[in-house]
Amino acid sequence: MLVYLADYLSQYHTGFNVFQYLTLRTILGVLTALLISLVVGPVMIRRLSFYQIGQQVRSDGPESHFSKAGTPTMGGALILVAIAVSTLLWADLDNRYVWVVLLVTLAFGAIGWVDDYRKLVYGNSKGLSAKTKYFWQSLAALATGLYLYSFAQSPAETELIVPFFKDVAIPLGGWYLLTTYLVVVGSSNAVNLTDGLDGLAILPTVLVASALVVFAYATGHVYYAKYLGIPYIRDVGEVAVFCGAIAGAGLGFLWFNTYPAQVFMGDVGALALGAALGIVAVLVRQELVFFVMTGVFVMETVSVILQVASFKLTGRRIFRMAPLHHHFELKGWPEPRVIVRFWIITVVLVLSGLATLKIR
Ligand code: 57M
Repeated sequence: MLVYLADYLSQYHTGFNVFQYLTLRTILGVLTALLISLVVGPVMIRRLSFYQIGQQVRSDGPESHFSKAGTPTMGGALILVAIAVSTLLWADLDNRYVWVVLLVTLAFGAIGWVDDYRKLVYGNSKGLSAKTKYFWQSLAALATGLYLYSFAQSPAETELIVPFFKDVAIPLGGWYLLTTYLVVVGSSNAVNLTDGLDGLAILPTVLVASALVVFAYATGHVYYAKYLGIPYIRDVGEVAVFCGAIAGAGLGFLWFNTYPAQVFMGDVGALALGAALGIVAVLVRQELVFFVMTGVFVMETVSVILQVASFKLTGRRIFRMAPLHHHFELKGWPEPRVIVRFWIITVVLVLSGLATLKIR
């Protein structure tokens, strides 16, 4: 929105032209979202506590979590407000990709909000049934995939690129819908599963969003895309502002979600952030690199799949408890140790993902 104002004012003072630069607007997007979440955070925590919007903690979880009961939750609503306001302020709102990422994020946030709300109203940790949740997630993801596929303006927008192989670009055709569905819905639920320790999901989200700023900027820049041997997709660079807003809002939320957490993001935050990262990965055509960078989310999800499969098939558990972070907790690792070690693993995976831009 401020892009238009700066454009208008630049006729009086050319200094306002700086706001046309995507890099500057991305940085301002980070700082605006950070400021909003830091300033509004304490007010939100007080409000959530006042209205007793507190976490229900399941009795079959690790004992160390019982003391967390009542922690204000649904703090993810603040993250989404910070992301939306910052993106609307600093991104070019004539850019269709900006609206795609905002609408997907808000759609998944709405699903999570209903889930959180039902848990609060009915006073249990059940919420929406898994079937209902998957139905609405699938609808949102497939509708988005169909739109992007139908309005693709170049073959690059629906080709799968393979890291390290500059000249490999596999036209997906209709399979594009499936890959988009798997990435968006998979990422949404993976972040949701991971969000089980203080700060465990939000910092990897910040790190991956920061890496996606680089991918979006390079993919939307005709020179850098050519230089790096990645597909050039016109206008997709603008989602760098959105990714910057995720990073800023996430850092601000971490200020209150760090151990011992004053607030949890709730499904409203976890489902939305996972979908947000996933749809950006689809737009910049980096699904495979995204899979590597979100390795912690993938590990957590695979641990649940293996645990449930093993329990159903053999009656025995592979892990002491799934997702994986609970396994280490039950092994006696203090919560902060699990959290920081998972963060370190994410730093390595994100740097590896970025390295694929140069090793081609
Ligand atoms: C999402 N939610 C946390 C918080 C957060 C199939 C099965 C694996 C599903 C899974 C499940 O229910 N996942 C739901 C994880 C919950 O966090 C809330 O949920 C939001 C995110 N969706 O924002 O509002 C609890 O996590 C803790 N927490 C923190 N700090 C944070 O910053 O400490 C969250 C955020 C909170 C709090 O204690 O209450 C969660 O863990 O439910 N189920 C599980 O993950 C359960 N695992 C399990 O059943 N394993 C089985 C089989 C089925 C795989 C097994 O291993 O045999 C565990 N979770 C719980 N109890 N709560 C263990 C049992």
